[in-house]
Amino acid sequence: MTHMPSVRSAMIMAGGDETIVACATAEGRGALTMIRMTGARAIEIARALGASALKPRVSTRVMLHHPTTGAHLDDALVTAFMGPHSFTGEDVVEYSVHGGRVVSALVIAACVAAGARPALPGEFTRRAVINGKLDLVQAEAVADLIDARTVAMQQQALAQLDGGLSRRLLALRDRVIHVEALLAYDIDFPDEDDGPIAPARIHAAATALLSSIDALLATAPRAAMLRDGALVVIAGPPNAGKSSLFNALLGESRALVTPIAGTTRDAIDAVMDRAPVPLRLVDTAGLRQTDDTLEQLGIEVSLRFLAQAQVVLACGATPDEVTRAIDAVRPRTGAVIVPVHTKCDLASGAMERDAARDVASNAPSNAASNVAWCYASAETGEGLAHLLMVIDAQVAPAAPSHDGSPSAVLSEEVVVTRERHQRGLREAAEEIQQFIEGWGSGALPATVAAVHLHGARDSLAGLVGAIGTEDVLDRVFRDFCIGK
Ligand SMILES: Nc1nc2c(ncn2[C@@H]2O[C@H](COP(=O)(O)OP(=O)(O)OP(=O)(O)O)[C@@H](O)[C@H]2O)c(=O)[nH]1
Ligand SMILES: [Mg+2]
Repeated sequence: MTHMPSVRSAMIMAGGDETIVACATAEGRGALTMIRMTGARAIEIARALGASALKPRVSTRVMLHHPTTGAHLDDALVTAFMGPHSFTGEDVVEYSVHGGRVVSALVIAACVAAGARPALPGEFTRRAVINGKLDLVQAEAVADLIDARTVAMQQQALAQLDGGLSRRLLALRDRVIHVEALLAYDIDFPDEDDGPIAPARIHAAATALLSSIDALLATAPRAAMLRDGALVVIAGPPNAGKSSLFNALLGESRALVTPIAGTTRDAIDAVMDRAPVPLRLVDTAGLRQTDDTLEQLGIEVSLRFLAQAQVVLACGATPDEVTRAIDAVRPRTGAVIVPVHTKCDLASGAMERDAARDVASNAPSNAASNVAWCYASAETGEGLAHLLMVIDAQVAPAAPSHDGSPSAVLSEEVVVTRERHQRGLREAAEEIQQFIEGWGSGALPATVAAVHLHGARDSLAGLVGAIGTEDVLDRVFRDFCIGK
């Protein structure tokens, strides 16, 4: 990883050479708390607290004391990591102290008394970036890993931390450089009949590059689905048992359930950690004509969710109600509609089910989605596992992987996970597009067209942080928590 002198000097001017300290673990009651300190004076400050004989990467038991009052703070384990062989690239000291608020607050205060200052959000990772231990895309992966709510997100973040996306972006940048080099021949030998490089070759290289960038951009919706979950909207008439189904699928009582029609007013959502794709379940207000303003607002929210859904569970407590639910949602969504006969414990056995199946097979209205009816009871749990499998199948990525498992497609694939990545890739794509149009048509001389290639190269390099600036760093680390 390259060192970035411009960023580094800017950091020093911003007081970045100070030694900083913060809790790395969440606050509150717990067995242990980890306090981390990084910076040029870390070892000296640890010594002032009593950790005088630290060996690199070896935990040492130390009775910590306050540097000026001498008050005992904790019986702790202290480990030093000497720069550059540390997470931040600087000297790092980690204190494993007893949990709870008091001990950690006292140890941090003692470090501050000895010359450290409390860290700002994301400041540790920021230093790792500045010192070339991580690139920007990997730093974002650290945040994503910590924020992961599902295994799919964790896998995605881990692959990004391992440099998967960074390597892809740098490979694209190298291809821009290659096109620039081809063009440079053209600029250097303008009088040659054909030039040493056939223009068609430059054109082909630029076009292929553009489609590679587009292919990477095309992964964004899937990445968003991995991060936020596929949107599964539970819809149907009031009292159909939607909130009960929502709770039963989640396995916890999240939504209010009453026998009163029109109970749910606002949409409630929750993420279920499912493979291959997490599901974001949304319980909505029952669809009907109403004069109640609040309920009407709830119905409008339902309609908004229907428009964005990937899967809609069209719920009804009778076959007739299911059919009407399907008819009600179809004009409002492009999603796959899964008909769900709710409260199936109440259905009068096989007869009503057969009737429902007949309705289903005679229901050309649902032929497009071609999903068989599901039966579910929130009361007995019947049909819930099957319903989840049906939903999983609907949101699974289409392309099967070499071993046939859809999850492998997602975890091995390099995807763009953030708006920042999309913006940078779009900028690069636009520059290359302008190069192709301007230079290919002869409207722009090669020297001018080359400026677009340069712009594309900067956009790609800026994503990884190869040309980092303070405000880009500020934006990336703004949402980090303290101690990260
Ligand atoms: N026997 C039985 N009763 C159910 C089942 N699911 C829901 N109910 C009952 O049906 C009534 C309505 O359930 P809700 O889950 O609140 O229905 P909803 O579709 O969310 O209703 P709104 O929010 O008003 O649109 C409640 O009295 C539930 O106890 C079920 O699977 N079996
Ligand atoms: Mg409800």
